[in-house]
Amino acid sequence: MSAHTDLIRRLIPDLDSYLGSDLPVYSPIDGQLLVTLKVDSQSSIDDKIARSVSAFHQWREVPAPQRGELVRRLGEALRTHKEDLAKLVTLECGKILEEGRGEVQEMIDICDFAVGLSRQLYGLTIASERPNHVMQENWLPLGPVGIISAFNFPVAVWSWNSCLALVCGDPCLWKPSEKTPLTALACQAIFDSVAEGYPADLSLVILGFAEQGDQLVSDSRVPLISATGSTRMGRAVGPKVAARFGRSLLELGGNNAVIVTPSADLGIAVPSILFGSVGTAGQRCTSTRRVIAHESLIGPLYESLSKAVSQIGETKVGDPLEASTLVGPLIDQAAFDGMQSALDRIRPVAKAITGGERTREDLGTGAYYARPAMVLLSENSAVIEEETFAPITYLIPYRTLEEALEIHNSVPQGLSSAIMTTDVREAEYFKRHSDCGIANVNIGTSGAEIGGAFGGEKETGGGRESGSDSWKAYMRRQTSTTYFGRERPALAQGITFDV
Ligand code: UN1
Repeated sequence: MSAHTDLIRRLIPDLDSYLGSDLPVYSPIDGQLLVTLKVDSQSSIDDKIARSVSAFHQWREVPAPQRGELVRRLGEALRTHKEDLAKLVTLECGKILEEGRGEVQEMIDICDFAVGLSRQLYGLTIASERPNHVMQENWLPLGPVGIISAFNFPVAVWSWNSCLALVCGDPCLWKPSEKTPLTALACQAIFDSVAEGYPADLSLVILGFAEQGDQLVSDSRVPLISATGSTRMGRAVGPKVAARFGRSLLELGGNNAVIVTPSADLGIAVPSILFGSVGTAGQRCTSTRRVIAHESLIGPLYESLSKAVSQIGETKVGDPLEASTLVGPLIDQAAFDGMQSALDRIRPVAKAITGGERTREDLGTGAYYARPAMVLLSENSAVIEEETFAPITYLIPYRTLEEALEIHNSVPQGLSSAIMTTDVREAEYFKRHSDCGIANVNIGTSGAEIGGAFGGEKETGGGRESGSDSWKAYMRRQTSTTYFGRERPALAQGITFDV
């Protein structure tokens, strides 16, 4: 057990029941082992799915506003535990504490959103073509929802899914990333603390690796799998769920770009690009990977961005629990190696590169801190089509806005995008032509609010979660026509059928 035992035990009072020898959990801050857990066996997963189905049979009968009351309580408990949970997020995934707090705030926000939603699961009344008929569209609970989440937003993404699922009448089965199981157990404990008096097993955690996730994905008792992670993971999950006619909600890789036009206010553009590029050590699916800048300003823009990242690399990379740190560690060695190999691939065609080196080895030999990298290119390159989950930003020049959008849309992913401009024509052209699920104007690519639908197109997977009408993914749609006349009802399409 480590120096953080008190925090971990405070958040996970029943920690001992999870200890084992299968799943070592390391902190990326210093590479030290935090605990070793046991993973769920095949029969335990089978049992949890069965329990989730029984929970569903009870939960779907509870009126939605009463389901919302449980989520309201969860939001209250999260407020109480915000600081501790934020610390555990930082300890386990390495994001700076300020962002850990932001992540827990995102959970609180989605709780509030879901509570309101629990009174607004509106269906439609549709005009019938026949006399004395009423046609309605009803939204009904779907069943257990399988949630697969990634290490980089270890708790917020669960809450986006579970809070909506719960008010929609669905219990949840959560398979967190094997890199961040402690934050999942902490959320489970917080959930359990408010769930007394409600049906058992509304939220269950499944610990394990891809194999355990696979069992959840392949089980036809789970009608919806909501999976967040790499495109590679989505390619494995999507077809398996489709093969059993399940529904999947995929939130996969991004390759997000900011277009900077000659009319841009650089006082707004530069900090937005920096937050998107180096924030969360470049480990958000919304991180800014590419800056597509007009040829007239790309030189000076590269100068100011590379100067800023050098300064950050020099003084602001380090222990994410310290208030002055802006960039914490990468999640593990594989992430650092991935960053180096991306830089090696781009080096032969790059005009200039700043940063990218390993730093802060004093914090632990098993911890991987990197200086954020800026790469100046003279033209677009196929090398950058792949998402690298690390702080590397590529600058690419463009001549016309049409060309900028062509470069922008040339990658296989389609999550988030942004334009920096003070010209309304450029802004509107961009919004119409960006092929992403998110298109911002004078706002960076990362840091979306929960109120909008979150997700993207192409290899990002097409799913939408969190705000707007994303709740519809967690319910089944039913069209219902009722006849209330006394004569024989007319047939649709004017068909006569005399019997
Ligand atoms: C993710 O990286 O998986 O928009 C989610 C953002 C955050 C969510 C990121 N609100 O950057």
